Amino acid sequence: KGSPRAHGYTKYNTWSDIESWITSISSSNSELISTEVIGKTYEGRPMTVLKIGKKSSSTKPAIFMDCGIHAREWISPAFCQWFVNEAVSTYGSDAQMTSLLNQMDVIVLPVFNIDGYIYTHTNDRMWRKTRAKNSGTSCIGTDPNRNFDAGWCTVGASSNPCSETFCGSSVESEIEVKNVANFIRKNKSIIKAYITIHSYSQLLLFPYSYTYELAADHSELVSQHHVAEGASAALRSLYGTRYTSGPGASTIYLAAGGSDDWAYDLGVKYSYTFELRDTGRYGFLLPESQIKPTCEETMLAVKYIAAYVQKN
Ligand code: ING
Ligand code: ZN
Repeated sequence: KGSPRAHGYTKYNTWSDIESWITSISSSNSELISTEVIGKTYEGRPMTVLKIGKKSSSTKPAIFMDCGIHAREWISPAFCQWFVNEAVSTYGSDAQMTSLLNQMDVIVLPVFNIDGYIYTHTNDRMWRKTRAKNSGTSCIGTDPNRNFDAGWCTVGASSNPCSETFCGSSVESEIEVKNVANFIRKNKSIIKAYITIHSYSQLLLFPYSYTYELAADHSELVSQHHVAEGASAALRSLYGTRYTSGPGASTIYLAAGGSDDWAYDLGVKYSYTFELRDTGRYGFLLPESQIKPTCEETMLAVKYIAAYVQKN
């Protein structure tokens, strides 16, 4: 029996192991992966996105996906790592993945809230927010999924820095949020879909969460529903895991400042928030034994969305 490898796809990796993994998987798949640092976190760590796709001389449309907005939702970064590995290892053999990566790029941010993720490994497993200092209080952090410019701090968010859903001192006050928003704004013309991975509750949400209003355009609303239903059915086909899909506000709760609503209002028509396994038995503490089945079934849903976006 050999010594345990540092990084693995069926374990919860530390940030340090994820960081080395980013370097190694991108250098061993340089024909398919390029990386870009989109900025640094509050504590100064580089935020690296992996752009996966066959190199092309013309500009390709893209799907942006982030994981780990919330620190304690460990299954989320695990899924982004799984996705990157699946993409490079099934390109050339899986017809759908090959076609997707020939025509489009998938831009993956494996851990959005790196400082918070590290804190859940070192100090407090249940930490959710960023690790930025707030003025006038000893309470630390802002909820990054309340800090986007989408009905900011109007509903389902708190202006109290000690709250778990603190919306921040202003829109994009969090450097991590600003970095991601700047990247998406800069690439707005090519980004056709935005996917953000959270846990838990087994939900597939689409805009809006900041209001009960629905997508203005009827055909867009129909396609949002259709894609979410199709993706949930694909996910369920593997192990029977049941997902509920619908607009955030009516499906989970009213909450302003979320990334999916912001991306949608920017013009990214296909914008989805996944809430992965489970429904509460283990909650954020999903056992490592569930990483593989969770990632396998979620792949089917993400590939369903990607296929739809690719042909539309
Ligand atoms: N749930 C999300 C949260 O940030 C959400 C739900 C989705 C809110 C989209 C706003 C917009 O509260 C978890 N588990 O983080
Ligand atoms: Zn979350």
